[in-house]
Amino acid sequence: MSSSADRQLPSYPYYEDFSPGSGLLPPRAWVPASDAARLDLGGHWAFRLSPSATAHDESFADPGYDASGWDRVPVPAHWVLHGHGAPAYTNTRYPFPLDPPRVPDENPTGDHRHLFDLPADWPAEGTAVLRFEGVESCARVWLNGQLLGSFKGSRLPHEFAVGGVLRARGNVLAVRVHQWSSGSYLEDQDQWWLPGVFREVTLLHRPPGAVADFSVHAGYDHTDGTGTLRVDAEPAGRVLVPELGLELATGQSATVPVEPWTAETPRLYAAELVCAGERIPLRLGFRTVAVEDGVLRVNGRRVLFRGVNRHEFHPEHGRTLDRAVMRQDLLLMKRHNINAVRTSHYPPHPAFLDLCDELGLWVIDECDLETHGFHAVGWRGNPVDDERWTPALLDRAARMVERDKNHPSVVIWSLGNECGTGRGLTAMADWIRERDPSRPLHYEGDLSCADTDLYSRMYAWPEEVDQIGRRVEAPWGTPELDARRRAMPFLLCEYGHAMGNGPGGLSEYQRLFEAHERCQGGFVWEWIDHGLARRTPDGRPYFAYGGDFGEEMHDGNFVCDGLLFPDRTPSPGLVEYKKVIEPVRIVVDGAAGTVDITNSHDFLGLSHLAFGWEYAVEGAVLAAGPLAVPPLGPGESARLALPEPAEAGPGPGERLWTVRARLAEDTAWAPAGHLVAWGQCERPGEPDPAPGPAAVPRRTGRSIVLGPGTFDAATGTLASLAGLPVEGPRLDVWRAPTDNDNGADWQPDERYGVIWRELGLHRMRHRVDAVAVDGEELRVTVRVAPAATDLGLAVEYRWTAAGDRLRLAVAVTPQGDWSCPLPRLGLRLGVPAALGLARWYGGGPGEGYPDTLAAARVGRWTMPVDEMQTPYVRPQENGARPRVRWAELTAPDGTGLRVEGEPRFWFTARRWTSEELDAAEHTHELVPSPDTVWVNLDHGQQGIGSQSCGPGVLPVYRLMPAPAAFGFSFGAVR
Ligand code: IPT
Repeated sequence: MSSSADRQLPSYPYYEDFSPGSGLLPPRAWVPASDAARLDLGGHWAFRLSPSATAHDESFADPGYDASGWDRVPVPAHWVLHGHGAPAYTNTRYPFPLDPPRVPDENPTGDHRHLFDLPADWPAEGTAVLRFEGVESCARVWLNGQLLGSFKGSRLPHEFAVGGVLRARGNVLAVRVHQWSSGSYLEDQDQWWLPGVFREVTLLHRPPGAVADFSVHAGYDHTDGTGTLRVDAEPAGRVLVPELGLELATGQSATVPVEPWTAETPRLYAAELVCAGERIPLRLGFRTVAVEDGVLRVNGRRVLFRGVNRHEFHPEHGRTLDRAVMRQDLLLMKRHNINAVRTSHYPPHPAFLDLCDELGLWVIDECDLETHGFHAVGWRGNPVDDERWTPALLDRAARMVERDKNHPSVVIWSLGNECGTGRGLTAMADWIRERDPSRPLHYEGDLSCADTDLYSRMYAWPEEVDQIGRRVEAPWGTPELDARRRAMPFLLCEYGHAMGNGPGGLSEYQRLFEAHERCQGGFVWEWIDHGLARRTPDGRPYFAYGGDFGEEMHDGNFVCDGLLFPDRTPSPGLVEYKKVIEPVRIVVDGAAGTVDITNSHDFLGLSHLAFGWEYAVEGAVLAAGPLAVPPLGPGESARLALPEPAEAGPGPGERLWTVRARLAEDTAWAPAGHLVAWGQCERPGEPDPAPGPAAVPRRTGRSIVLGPGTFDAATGTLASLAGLPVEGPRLDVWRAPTDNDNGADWQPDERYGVIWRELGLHRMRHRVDAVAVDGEELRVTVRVAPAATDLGLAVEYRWTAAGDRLRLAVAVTPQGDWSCPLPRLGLRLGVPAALGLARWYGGGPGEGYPDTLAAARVGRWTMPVDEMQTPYVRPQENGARPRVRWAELTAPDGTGLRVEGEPRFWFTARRWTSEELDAAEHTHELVPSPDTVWVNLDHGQQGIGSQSCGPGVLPVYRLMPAPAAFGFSFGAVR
């Protein structure tokens, strides 16, 4: 054994050392445009992939090197999405041994070469800067054969001075990119590992006297309505704000009346920074962020975050997003009432923040830092608690803060995600506070909140959030730290895990956010599914997830947990979230003839909205009109009388009042007429007249005929209904477990999806005990149970007929010691495939489950069965329409079947069985039956919850086995 004295100090290559890089210019503010020349170097670059960092020497950087035999890849892009190597997905596990800062020999390395000339009008004097917006994970850069340096920090900008090396023509830029580096240890975010030059590379002319850096300070004083502006710049210059009549020297401040910037009123003032050598257009937003008396306030008012966590993702381009996609994300957010983004878990493309300034979103800007995988070894060796890494951490903090400091939308800095605790985090926090005292600090991973200004948690149960809201949560840390944390505002930086069907239970959280001043909202996990667009060999499209690229280690479809499908189609989860967080509450009381309107905006009045009422009977709109709503300020409410429509007299059919708030005029994010909020209330109509004289069951050979129904006399099963062949109906309790049913393997208990399968609820046996005709009734007694247990369900089906209707009353009695909820409780029946068009009266148009049905509006809906399917990336239970009164399935000739619920039911129709849905792992594996549409008519459904990462189904939404009685009546549609 060697003693420490003769142990050699390790010397690692640039891609494995602790340093953030070398040869770089200091970080500075993002400049989307200036009058200095710039050249976008993107395009198709020559490319060679090597299996290791050292497989080839560095001679490719020589200008004379012959790369004519190389492939080409687009820049910006990830090479693994362009035919070189493959993407790989892990959640928290590092896909290499934990031996920081070393990385494996297997280290895919992409050498890039790009030849370029300067444009003819490139100014002769001055210098130039070569800027990289993002390279994963480590780059070494040469220009014209000269080594400029290297860097790590994948989602952060890096610049080199290149004035002395640049030529008018024939420049050769060479970039070597390593997939793995010491930097990878700091980038263990839950997402695909996607190496490459994935953001723009730009050449920036720096004229003599160009702006080196500048900081905009634009505060707002809500007590007197003034804004105070000061722009610090290097070198000094002047600031012009024509709209405010301001012309100031840099460093000088001025206070004038202004309209403030908020996410609801994103007022920007066009300005210009003029230095001797450069003019930079600015967009100023005046606002002040402060934590006061335990509450986070902007411009003096408490704000409520209706947020999402946004990773950068595109199903074809990975983390390379163009401006149109960024704008699309923001328009979708604004249209779904979302007002805040946490840039999980790295600074986004800087243009995204420009768009947030413009369209109005509160932003938590998070540093490119996560060391989650050290959790697996008890946080041993965690880089954030090892001072050798501190320069790299400080470099990351500085690159984020300097780049993004001038955005009014950025209201909070976040140190990173899931890094445990450590001195490095404290060093980052200290540096950020010193550099920018104007924004509070966020970090979730340290319960003591030693380095933060906010108390932040992820996936806490509503019960605990309620305690936190009342500031009576369990103590933590030293008494001093505990008291300090207890006085802080509270955020859920992640909640509502939107994996597959769900998240459930959002309304419960929203109620707490609105009840407790301390609870300032949350950020749903997450914005978009990271499914990569792929095709089967025969050309059918699907979205791929972890394991689909032959990864040795992967975390499956945990990467698909967004409110958007990968192609940016809103999922039912997003539609639900929009309703839950709507900024106007509309509570209709049809019986009293009133509607309560509450303005839940933080800053806006209601004048941008036009309200309207509507009166319908059984879904048919009979009267509608505008509703005059007084100009309520934020937080104010009013009770208004609803008009009494002439048609509102007594009669059959349910009465339904709906009140809607729509945009009165076009905005930057949605056209006039866009629906923002709504409320609805129903009142039963007079009961329907009796359906006609009762029929009596008649035995004919092996059948029993009862009204329009023909039954098998031996089994009591319905064989045809009004001439239509049918299969069933019979009791069904199985659903294809959702991701939230299955839960995550670290979840302690109540992983019902797993429990159900262990119990065998997917292979229930039906034993007919009796088929009896008793007066007007056909009675069938059945025991439904899985193998290998004594649990069961005693079922009695009682059939009667009257007029042309067949009525079924079902009684279910659990037998044995059931200790878990049922997936569903109802009937399954098969009808001919021709019945492909659904009409129903009840909740819609989209799906809804017990804890996800806020957005289901009662109405009359028509939809092909094929469109009732929700294409979750990993197939699972979906598509139930809640609170359905009646439903019809018809063939193209208009004939078919009608079902009425007694009481209301959950209506599902699909061209495959639950078992087939359960077996499929990708959408293309679901093959429509040529013969049958499968219909589920459910009396109950288990809630959805959020247990794929967060809390399970709340007790009130669990479908616990208990004696149940429900019924349906069936008839023909002719
Ligand atoms: C949490 C992570 O912060 C986030 O990146 C993502 O992985 C999410 O979970 C699940 O999709 S961490 C979790 C262990 C609470």
